[in-house]
Amino acid sequence: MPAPRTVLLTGAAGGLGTLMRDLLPEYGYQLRLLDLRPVEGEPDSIVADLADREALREAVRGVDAIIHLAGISLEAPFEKILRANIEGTYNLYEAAREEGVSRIVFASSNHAVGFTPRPEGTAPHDAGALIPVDTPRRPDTFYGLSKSFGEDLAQFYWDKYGLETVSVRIGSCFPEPTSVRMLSVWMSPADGARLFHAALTAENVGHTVVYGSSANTRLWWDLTTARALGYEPRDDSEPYAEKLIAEQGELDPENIAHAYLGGHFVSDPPIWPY
Ligand code: NAI
Ligand code: 15L
Repeated sequence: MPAPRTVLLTGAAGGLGTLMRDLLPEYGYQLRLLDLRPVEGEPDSIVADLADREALREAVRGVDAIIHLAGISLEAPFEKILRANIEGTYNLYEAAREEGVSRIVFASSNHAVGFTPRPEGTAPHDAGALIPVDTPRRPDTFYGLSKSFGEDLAQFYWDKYGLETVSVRIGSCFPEPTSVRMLSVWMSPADGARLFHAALTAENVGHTVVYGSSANTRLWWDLTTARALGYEPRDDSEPYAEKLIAEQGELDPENIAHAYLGGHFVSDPPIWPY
C-alpha cells in the first residue's frame, strides 16, 4: 500500500487527539479532524457523532487511512458504551468499507486484557514473563469489553473484506506518568506518534494487535509485535520512578487495584463519574 498521507483522526478534540494533532503532521500527514465537539482553533474540523452514518461516509471519503480515537475513554453505563464504542466503531468500519479506505489504526486499550495478572516479582522482567498479545482477552469493564469487541470487529473486517487494522492496546498516553502503575504502562506522546506512524506505514499488517507503550524499564507486556511494524520507542518512564514511589509507595500485590494490568479499572463498583 502507498504511504498514507491524508488521515482521518477521530476523537481529535480529546486528550490523545490533541497530542497527536501536534505531533503527527511532522511525519507528513494531512489530518482531517472529527469529533463530537468542535476542535478548538480548527474551524474545518468535522463535528459529527459516530452514530451518524451519513456523516461518517462523507468524513472518510478520499482519506488514505483512519486513526480511530473517538469514543468513551473510561468506564460508563453499558448503554452509553454500546452506542459510542460498539455501534460507533461498527459504523466507522462500515463507512470505511463502503468508501474503500484500506487501513484503520484502532485505539484499543490495555483494559481489553485488564484482568490479566501483572508479571510477578521485581522489574525489569525477563522477556518470558512479559504478557504476550495473544494472551486471552480478559476485559475489566464494559469499556474494556468494547475494546475487545473492536479488536474482533477489526479481525472480521480483515478476514471478510481485506480492510487492514492495527489495534493498539494503549497503556497510558499522557505527557507524564502520574502513578506507580503508569511506570509500567506509560506511552510518551512522542512514542505514541512513532507507533501510530509505524502502524500507518508498515506493509501487510492484516489485523495486527500491539501493545502501546514506551520502552519502560518496568514494562509488563511484550512489544515484539509493535517493533515488528518498525516501531522503535525512545522513551522510558524510569526518570519519574523515584518521585512517584516516594509519594505513592511500591505496588502492593495484596491490593486488587495493583495486581492486574488494568489497575483500578478492575475494582468494584466499576462505574465512576467521568
Ligand atoms: P478522550 O475522552 O479525551 O477523547 C475522546 C474523544 O472522543 C472526545 O473528544 C469525545 O468528544 C470524542 N467522542 C466521544 N464519543 C463520541 C462520539 N459518539 N462521536 C464522536 N466523537 C466522540 O480520550 P483520550 O484519552 O483522548 O483517548 C482516545 C482514545 O484512545 C479512546 O478511544 C480511548 O479509549 C483510547 N485509549 C486512550 C488511552 C490514553 O492513555 N489516553 C489509553 C487506552 C486507550
Ligand atoms: C484507558 O484506556 C483510558 O482511556 C485512559 O484514560 C487511561 O485510564 C488508561 O486506559 C490507563 O489504563 O491508564
